[in-house]
Amino acid sequence: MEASVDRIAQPWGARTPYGRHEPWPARVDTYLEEGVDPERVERWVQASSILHSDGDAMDIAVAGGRMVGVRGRAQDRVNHGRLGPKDLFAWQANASPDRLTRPLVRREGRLVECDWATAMERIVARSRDLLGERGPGSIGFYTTGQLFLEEYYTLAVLARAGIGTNHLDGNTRLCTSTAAEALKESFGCDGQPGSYDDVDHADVIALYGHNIAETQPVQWMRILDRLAGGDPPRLVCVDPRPTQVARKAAVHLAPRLGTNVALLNALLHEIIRTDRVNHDYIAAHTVGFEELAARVEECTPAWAAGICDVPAARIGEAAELLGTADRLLSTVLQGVYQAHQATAAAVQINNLHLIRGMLGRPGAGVLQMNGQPTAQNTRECGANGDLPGFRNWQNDSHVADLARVWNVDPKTIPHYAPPTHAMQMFRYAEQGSIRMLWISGTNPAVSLPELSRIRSILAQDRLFVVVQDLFLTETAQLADVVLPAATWGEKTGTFTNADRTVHLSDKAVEPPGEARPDLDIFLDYAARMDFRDKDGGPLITWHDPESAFEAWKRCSAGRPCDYTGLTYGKLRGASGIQWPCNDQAPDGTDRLYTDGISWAHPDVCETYGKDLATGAADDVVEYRSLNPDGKAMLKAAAYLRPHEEPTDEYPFQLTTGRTVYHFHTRTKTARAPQLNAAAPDVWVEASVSDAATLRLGEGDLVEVSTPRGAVQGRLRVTDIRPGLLFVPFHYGYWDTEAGHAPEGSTPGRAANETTVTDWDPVSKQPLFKTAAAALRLVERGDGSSAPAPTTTASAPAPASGTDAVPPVPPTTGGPSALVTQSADATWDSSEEETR
Ligand SMILES: Nc1nc2c(c(=O)[nH]1)N[C@H]1C(S)=C(S)[C@@H](COP(=O)(O)OP(=O)(O)OC[C@H]3O[C@@H](n4cnc5c(=O)[nH]c(N)nc54)[C@H](O)[C@@H]3O)O[C@H]1N2
Ligand SMILES: Nc1nc2c(c(=O)[nH]1)N[C@H]1C(S)=C(S)[C@@H](COP(=O)(O)OP(=O)(O)OC[C@H]3O[C@@H](n4cnc5c(=O)[nH]c(N)nc54)[C@H](O)[C@@H]3O)O[C@H]1N2
Ligand SMILES: [Mo]
Repeated sequence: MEASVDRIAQPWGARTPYGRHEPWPARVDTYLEEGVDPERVERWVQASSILHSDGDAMDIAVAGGRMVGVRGRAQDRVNHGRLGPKDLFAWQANASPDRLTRPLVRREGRLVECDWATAMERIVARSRDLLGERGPGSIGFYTTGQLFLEEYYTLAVLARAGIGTNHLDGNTRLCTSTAAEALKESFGCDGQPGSYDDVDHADVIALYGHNIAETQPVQWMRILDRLAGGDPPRLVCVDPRPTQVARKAAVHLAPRLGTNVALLNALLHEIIRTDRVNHDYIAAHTVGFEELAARVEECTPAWAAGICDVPAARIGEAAELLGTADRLLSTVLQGVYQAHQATAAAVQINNLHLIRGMLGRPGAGVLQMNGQPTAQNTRECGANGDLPGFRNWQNDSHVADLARVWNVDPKTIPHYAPPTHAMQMFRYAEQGSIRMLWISGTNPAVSLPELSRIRSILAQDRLFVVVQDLFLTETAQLADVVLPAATWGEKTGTFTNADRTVHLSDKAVEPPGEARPDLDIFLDYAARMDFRDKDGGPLITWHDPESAFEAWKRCSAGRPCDYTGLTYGKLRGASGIQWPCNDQAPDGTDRLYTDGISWAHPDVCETYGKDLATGAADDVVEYRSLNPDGKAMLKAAAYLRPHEEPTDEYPFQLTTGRTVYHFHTRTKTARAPQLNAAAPDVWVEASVSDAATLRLGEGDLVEVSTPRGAVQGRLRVTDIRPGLLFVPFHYGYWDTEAGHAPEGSTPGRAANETTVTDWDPVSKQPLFKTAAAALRLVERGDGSSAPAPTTTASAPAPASGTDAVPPVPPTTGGPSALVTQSADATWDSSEEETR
């Protein structure tokens, strides 16, 4: 059966219900540019989505040398043919007329076009000068979670062994450093325990601060299909906003911001009090149970209710579901990770699974989610706070092993301190010890906290800024050299999703103008710098994606993320494959920890752990005494109050986040007409009761301010928690009339004008989800509604009870958003309830 669906109005498409323990039926989603005849597609080129951490496999349709559409890959384990709205439409941005096509260098204050040799020589000259005058610590690299594995690995080798700097980090610091840290604290090593297939088997699925409906929409389709089938799972949702997940949940807890640890401690308290724990599992596979039980002993639901402002009875109901689940799947994301006790909270979710023995079986798993498509690779390749292959910087034998792989002296690889985290790198640049910052695939002038500060750091004369991007972003506008990159669809490489599935993404079309793949740019730099190994041979011995992949395989051999069983040939034409994939597991590995804990022994662990309250690093002696046999570690944490709480002047809590239609700073999604039309400008969400108190209504222009700055946008009145405001962080300045950020203290539209320079002490992930803010009316609305979607968490409250509520038109992508879905799919009318 084939149906055409407006996938802006219906982001999740039609249902293909299935029962528990049954396979998820395929449904193939295809979108072709208007007027393109499917028969005229010349080639379908294998790829995987680059706009979230799902790894939705797809084929790119090519005709006349251009991309003309996409189609889901039915045979892939991750998406079984389905695509989300961004997967379907955002590829159109590749062909934007404003792509960067030539390098730019700053001359007399202005960015002017030049050739590649000029741009690269300028970077090389500055690098050499700095190395000579100030040493390797004067050079920093700030990369992303959106390049390919081969690119990160090359960057990690050139930065750590070529330059010899400790300052290499990713924007993954803002994204999933807490996922990595929570896994390291509990299991001694990064690596996702669970699998997306667990959705097929779970009887309870708990989502913590994770708006999966909007941020991994295809896995939400999977959950919706299970909800529509036999023996459906019950959902527990912990989120202060009325997300689609909350609307479908059996129990929805909407806590005050920054109180996740209190809530989790109460859930643990209840599970231990009712003895719904697996004593055999605890004895065999964990250390620390007594301390955990003692820590949560006083943390009753009534105690947590007072802190979280959630009814104690609801906490009890959630504990009942979690405690009696026969197969529990939990997912965790930014509502937990971007908070002051991020790691402490994420670890409590691991604890809950460990004490219930809910790991390593179909349906029983934890997904400490990633956000960006290739964040896993940033981490694995050593571009995000650890050494490549999850090697421990504090363990000399791990450093020596890496030095062997790279044929360098161990002293060459900086390991005198933990690799520098991104927030610290910007601080060093602010203070002047970092003098060159090479930014690839990220837009910090919109995505980092406290933007006025970030702009002033990047604009300094003494800091030499290189930006490698597709567009002249807010960040590129501040650069000294801008390098035009080729991207997804224009280059070949591999990347790994949140459940360890490795996909190959092939080149489909030529990049525009002189734009070059990131790999070629890094290789060119390494060649011009003439980096050598200890025998005088070239440090980097590879020259293209496949040879880079083979080099990475050698570095990953014998490590938890073992890729040695994978080849481009094996990935081409097939489904993605989950690492570890090696001689013992030639078809990959569904789940980790099916037979105890594998990577926590003191000799093999990726880290010796940190104190959850202060972030202070433990050493090998402390680790050995805590965990001599390499079991999972149950680490307890006391609840600590958020750093910034509401006051008379700033009476609201403020959080920021995403909508289903946009990706981050919108460099791609705003250039896709269907996606841009669905959410064209910033908005502010407030609750029905707060709007009534302040006599504000839908569409009024309001200002949200904090001690750092202010944003203005139209008001959307929703069922959000009273006392809470939400602003999407997608909107920067490149597509405003001025084309750049406001000067001085003028209010802007980027949410990060308001956010604070502060981070979780353990993972160093910034706090984008807790601030105190004021809200005021700037100008009455003209009768039109806020430019916010109606299909999602930002749907208008059904009866807002405020004055003069203009009607809100439903979100739709128009006829050009029609997508074909082939399957035996049915419609679930309850999804259309949100206007
Ligand atoms: N459409 C879309 N999808 C994306 C992306 C995108 O930009 N757009 N980006 C990708 C990336 S990089 C990431 S990291 C992921 C992020 O994916 P998510 O984490 O799902 O997205 P967010 O909207 O940042 O935050 C999730 C939820 O946290 C809730 N929250 C806020 N504060 C708290 C709190 O104190 N406690 C709890 N329990 N919840 C809280 C918010 O209400 C919000 O609904 O999405 C990925 N997928
Ligand atoms: N207030 C607030 N702020 C947040 C968050 C939040 O929830 N709230 N979330 C944080 C999170 S989780 C994340 S992941 C970050 C995301 O923040 P950013 O990484 O800054 O956001 P993007 O818009 O994805 O920026 C990616 C840049 O890379 C470019 N690019 C895309 N593909 C390629 C490529 O192949 N090669 C190169 N060289 N460039 C490419 C794009 O054009 C774009 O400019 O934002 C963080 N900031
Ligand atoms: Mo992210």
